[in-house]
Amino acid sequence: MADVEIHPSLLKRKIIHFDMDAFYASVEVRHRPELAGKPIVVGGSPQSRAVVCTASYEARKFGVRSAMPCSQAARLCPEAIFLEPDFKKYKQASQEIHAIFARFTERIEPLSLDEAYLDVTGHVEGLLATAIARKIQNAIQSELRLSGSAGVAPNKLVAKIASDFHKPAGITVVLPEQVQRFMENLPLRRIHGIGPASEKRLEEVGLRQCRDVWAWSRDRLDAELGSMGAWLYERSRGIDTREVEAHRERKSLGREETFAHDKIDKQELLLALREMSEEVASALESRALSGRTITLKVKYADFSRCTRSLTLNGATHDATEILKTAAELLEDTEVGTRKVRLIGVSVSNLQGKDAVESSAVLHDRGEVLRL
Ligand code: TTP
Ligand code: MG
Repeated sequence: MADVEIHPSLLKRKIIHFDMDAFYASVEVRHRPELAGKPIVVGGSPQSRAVVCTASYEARKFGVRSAMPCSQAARLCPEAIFLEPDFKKYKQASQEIHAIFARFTERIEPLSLDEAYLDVTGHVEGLLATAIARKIQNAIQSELRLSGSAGVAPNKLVAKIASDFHKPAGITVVLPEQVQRFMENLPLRRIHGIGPASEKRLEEVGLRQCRDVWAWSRDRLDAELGSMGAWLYERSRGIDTREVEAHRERKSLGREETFAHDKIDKQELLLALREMSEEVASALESRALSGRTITLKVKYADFSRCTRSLTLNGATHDATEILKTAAELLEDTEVGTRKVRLIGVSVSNLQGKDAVESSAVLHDRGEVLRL
């Protein structure tokens, strides 16, 4: 293929995506240095129904992965050391990491406790983005005794994919003129925003890698994929014009619970929902937020899941109203006839004076406060 022009958006920004390596496990090792070099699994006891939050790279060699039941992890790696997660520690470490980011730019957009986008386009001392990434990595290693990896690229899309390329402790740089080659053979699943469901849908129409999309016209993509078509046209070519947003709007606030034993009794589920509704209401109230859409999430024993939502006429942060709506939504599920493994309630469509907050403090997968 002849050399293709560089898309103008690729010449505008310098973005670093920084992602910590085996984050929860590394923080645990920092607190207990005798664990260094050992296979560590953070999640819970293999005798419980806990799932793996993360595993050290030593444990990953045995095939242990995030989201797998801890019992399975123990079968794969019998000598692994299992630890309960301790979110306070991870939040603390996250703040320390952010303090290091902030030495180089104010434009930091956290994605979760352990990863963030940094816009370093206009660095005051004119340091190259790659040099900044290296300095951050070194500071995190020497001052915090933690390890992280970076992707350096002209936009968020490419930087995020790149940070994963040479993990752990790697830095991957993709220059504007390299973006096209970098994307060409990537599976579409690597694009942030394409999950397992979208991947399946795309495979069904014959799209697996980025270059498969290049062969399709915009019209064909629109016709086959609807609103996703235009988005995929750009993303597959490594184009992404989104800004790094230092403050993002919180989109929803919720609680969910995985039961130690599957529940089939509706009254028991309502009781759990009551407790969660109260927690959600007080969390909303303490942040001066209220929301119009109530969503109920149910995961059945076979891991299949359903969500049901209802949008109210006015916003609420009232526990009784949240519970009443969740209970109505429960009627539209198979609860009562099928065993339930997890139930959750969340409020979205938020409004209020604090609707815009730094996501660093709020986002925490472990406690299911969701953005
Ligand atoms: P990740 O960055 O996805 O994973 P990681 O930092 O443990 O490992 P990697 O070196 O591959 O980046 O997630 C960050 C933390 O989020 C992770 O340490 C634990 C938590 N987490 C969960 O609780 N559940 C999950 O399913 C995943 C993927 C992560
Ligand atoms: Mg990580």
